Amino acid sequence: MPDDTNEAAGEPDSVVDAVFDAVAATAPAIRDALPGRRVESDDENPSGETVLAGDMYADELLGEALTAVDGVGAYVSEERPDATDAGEGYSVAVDPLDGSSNLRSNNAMGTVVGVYEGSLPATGHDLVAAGYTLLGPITTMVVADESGVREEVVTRAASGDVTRTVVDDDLTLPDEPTVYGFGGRVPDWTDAFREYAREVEDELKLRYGGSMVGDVNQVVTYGGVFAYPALTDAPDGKLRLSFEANPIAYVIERMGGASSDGTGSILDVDPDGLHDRVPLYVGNETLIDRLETALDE
Ligand code: AHM
Ligand code: MG
Repeated sequence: MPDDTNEAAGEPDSVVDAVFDAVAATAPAIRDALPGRRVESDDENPSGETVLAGDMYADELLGEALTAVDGVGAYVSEERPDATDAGEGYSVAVDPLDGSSNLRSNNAMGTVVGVYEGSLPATGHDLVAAGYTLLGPITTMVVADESGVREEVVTRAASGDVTRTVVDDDLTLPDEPTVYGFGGRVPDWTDAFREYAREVEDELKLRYGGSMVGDVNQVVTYGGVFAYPALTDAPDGKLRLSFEANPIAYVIERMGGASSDGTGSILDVDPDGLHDRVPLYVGNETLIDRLETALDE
């Protein structure tokens, strides 16, 4: 634990705040860079996926900004095979540009952030805070820590100064679920998940845009369920535990919702490697309970 945190005194953690300051400060610069970076790079990420120039640029900017924060000991990115050492302190895991395939079609995307105590890989119980930015029509940032979940609007003045304005200081999941979004191709879903999905389709409205941050933010706003499920040819699904699933599970659980890998909370999953994948189901508790029952039958 870095010395300059105030967590022991029950005060907001100053390192966590500095981390989200850095993430917020980077968001307008990432947005600026997108128009010229819709093309594929020649690289693959450690998960074997083709990387867009936008992914690489976002990773560079976030890497620079976060390793410069006092109290951050490691920068760990979906786009880098190993952690980048930054001294003593928290490990900050990021998916620099989640939903980057939405860049060509000009739809929502953002950055996912998990602040872990100690080194990675670790379980989600080592998270001290997590959140995401959403580059939609406006730039927002959702930040969760021990004290709760907040939504902020991120703006940049002509001077270049970036401001975080809290617009909701106590985000909780709406009691009445309204929307659902499920990833992967229907023919690749398991029979048990397909059956669950048919029930959910009768009850809720489909909202799926192909970026986890955008689709999860629909659930955060309206209540419901988001999943990137286990697929018949990919039993661990697509999303990565350290960079995507854990931070999102942490946010949803802090809002009073639930997360699952199909059998229990995402935060309980013990990874072998930094880039492990996991099926992700998050949303209102009743819907996640029903999902676990459906997958167990
Ligand atoms: P990315 O981080 O490379 O963009 O991949 C993750 C994205 C998620 O945002 C989204 O939920 C999922 O992949 C969509 O996958 P697909 O394109 O297979 O539907
Ligand atoms: Mg992603």
